[in-house]
Amino acid sequence: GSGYDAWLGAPPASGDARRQALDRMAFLHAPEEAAPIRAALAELRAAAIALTGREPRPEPAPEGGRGIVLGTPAGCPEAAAAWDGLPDDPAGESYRLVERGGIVVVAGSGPAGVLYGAFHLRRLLRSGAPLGGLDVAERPANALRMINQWDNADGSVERGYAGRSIFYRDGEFVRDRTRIRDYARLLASAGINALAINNVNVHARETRFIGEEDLPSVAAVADILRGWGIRLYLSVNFAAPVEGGGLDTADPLDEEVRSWWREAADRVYRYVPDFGGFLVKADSEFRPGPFTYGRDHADGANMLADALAPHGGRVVWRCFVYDCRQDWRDRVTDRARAAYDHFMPLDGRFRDNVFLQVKNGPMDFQVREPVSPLIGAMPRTNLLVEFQIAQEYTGQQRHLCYLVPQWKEALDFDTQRKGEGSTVKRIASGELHGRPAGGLAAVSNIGDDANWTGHLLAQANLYGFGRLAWQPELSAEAIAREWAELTLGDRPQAADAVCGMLLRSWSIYESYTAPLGVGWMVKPHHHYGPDVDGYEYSMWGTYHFADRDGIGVDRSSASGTGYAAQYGEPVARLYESPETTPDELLLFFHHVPYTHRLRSGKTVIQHIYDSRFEGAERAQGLLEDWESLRGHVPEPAFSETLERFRHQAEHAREWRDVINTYFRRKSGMPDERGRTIY
Ligand code: BDP
Repeated sequence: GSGYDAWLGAPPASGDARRQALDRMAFLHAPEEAAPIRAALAELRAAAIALTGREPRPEPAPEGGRGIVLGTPAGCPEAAAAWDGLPDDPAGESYRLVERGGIVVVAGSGPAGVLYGAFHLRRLLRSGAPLGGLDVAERPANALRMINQWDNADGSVERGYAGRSIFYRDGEFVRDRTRIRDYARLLASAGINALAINNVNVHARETRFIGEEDLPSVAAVADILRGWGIRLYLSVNFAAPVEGGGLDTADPLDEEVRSWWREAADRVYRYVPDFGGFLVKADSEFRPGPFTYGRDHADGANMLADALAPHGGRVVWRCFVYDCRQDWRDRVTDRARAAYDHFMPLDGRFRDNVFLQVKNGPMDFQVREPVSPLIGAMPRTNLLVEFQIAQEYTGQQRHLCYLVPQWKEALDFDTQRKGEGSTVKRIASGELHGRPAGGLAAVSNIGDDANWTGHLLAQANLYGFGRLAWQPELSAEAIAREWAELTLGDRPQAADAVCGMLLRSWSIYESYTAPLGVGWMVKPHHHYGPDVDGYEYSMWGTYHFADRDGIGVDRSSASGTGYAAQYGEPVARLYESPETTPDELLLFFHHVPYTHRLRSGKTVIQHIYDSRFEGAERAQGLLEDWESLRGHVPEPAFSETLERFRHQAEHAREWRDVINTYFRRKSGMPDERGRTIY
């Protein structure tokens, strides 16, 4: 009842699922020894025991009985037969599930594929879906499906809302790695295959992770992850050669610096032979980078790429680069422009093992942003699109905000960079521009809270990210349903209701916090709760420009920052004019009078009032929906979650009142429906 098992809780031993398992799981056979295959076998074995109460035999037995065989074409004849005719998959991650003559074969193109196939089969077994005639083949849409931990060695988690780190405590790696293993299992079951285990802001302590002293601990974590088909990545400090490294420069073109990094890479690979690579945040928010030496991001990334290349490693280089000390009076310096301005001119200069990691929007994980114009603008560069599962700006896992619909919208967005159908998902995967690889990355939302994510329902975001990274064609609803059924499965009423709540939650959160694309009306630093002018007169480049006449940021080319033009035609044209900009992004692109009529027919000021009133009411509705599930969700999960919904409903009213009062006073305009606004 704590939520620790998340979506991998033991299947209920009842009904169709039990009957089918009794009939089909007399034996479980896997002839190969690779760790992910042993893990796959253990998953199905545990499911069989939970469903049937008995232990399946390890081999087919003469007395008959139907069973399951797992393996790869290389070491398992049944898998080889099942794979016949399917395309090669050098990554070894694809799989086919097929039933033949009563035997279900889980055939993976490699060990990880077997594991993914086993998790798929586990979902089917759990739901009791009939396996007769089963034949499904899957292959991940994205080669890289990555999670970034923002964990610090001191045990804190940057933007963590679910307790402390499960990786570190008091400056050291944890000794008991049970939770790391359980986390890896959850990630693998959702399809994740890469994990950066430390914060992109690398402090002095973590700078030493690539040194002899810490590498045995790093290797121990990598060993666990490997068993689940996950590669370990480390965030590194660009100034490491200087900060404790014994050199007096970190200039990427300096020969000494280059060999310093080559040695560092060699050292890491001695401990972790399948090390994924380095993740780097450079020249951003006070982090060091190549600019210090008059070099650019390509110089910086390529230096690290050259150090890693002999080992097959990758550099993931973040594009979240902007000047965080800008002057708010200078409307020409638009933070939204920064990623594109910095990186677009460098297209074609990055090595093949460099991946640029671009946040989904141009600012910073607000509840609503347009898609970053950099996505699709660099056809000669590998890309990872970055999302934030951690709900920094979307309620910090105290409010419910199911983000899969937001990510879907971004992935489905048509950049039209190469004609119609140039969607973000096709660019991310590398397919559109014929890149060798690509994918999605996201900031994790877990910590050492008993249920991993603080809010039980925030688990759906972690699960959903993995599922989308595997297959972006899945719908937000299908993912919500899958998660709810797996997590609350033997309680169909709860799964139904929760699915509905998840699907409404993003729009609810947006409506009482920051509709029309305005963003940033949050308390500075910790980013929780309403603060009307908290960021308005600071240096971070995050403004709404509300005055007595109107609101919004003019990013048009005619009269504003020119950001809209970064999209290229025909998308740019759409955003250049307030008449064609979609309502939900109006204030992101345009400064308009409060009396401006939205495409919906409402004035902006009336929309500001209405959406806060409606949002607060709908948040109260979420609370009532959850209350109605008493008895259908186990304790303590039910009560803990109830507390969060209570807080959300109350906090939504605070949002409503603070924001509405501010605009009532700024604009001097009454609510046309006469509701009380102070
Ligand atoms: C912002 C966070 C900050 C991160 C930064 C990043 O507020 O803590 O370090 O993003 O992505 O959203 O690097």
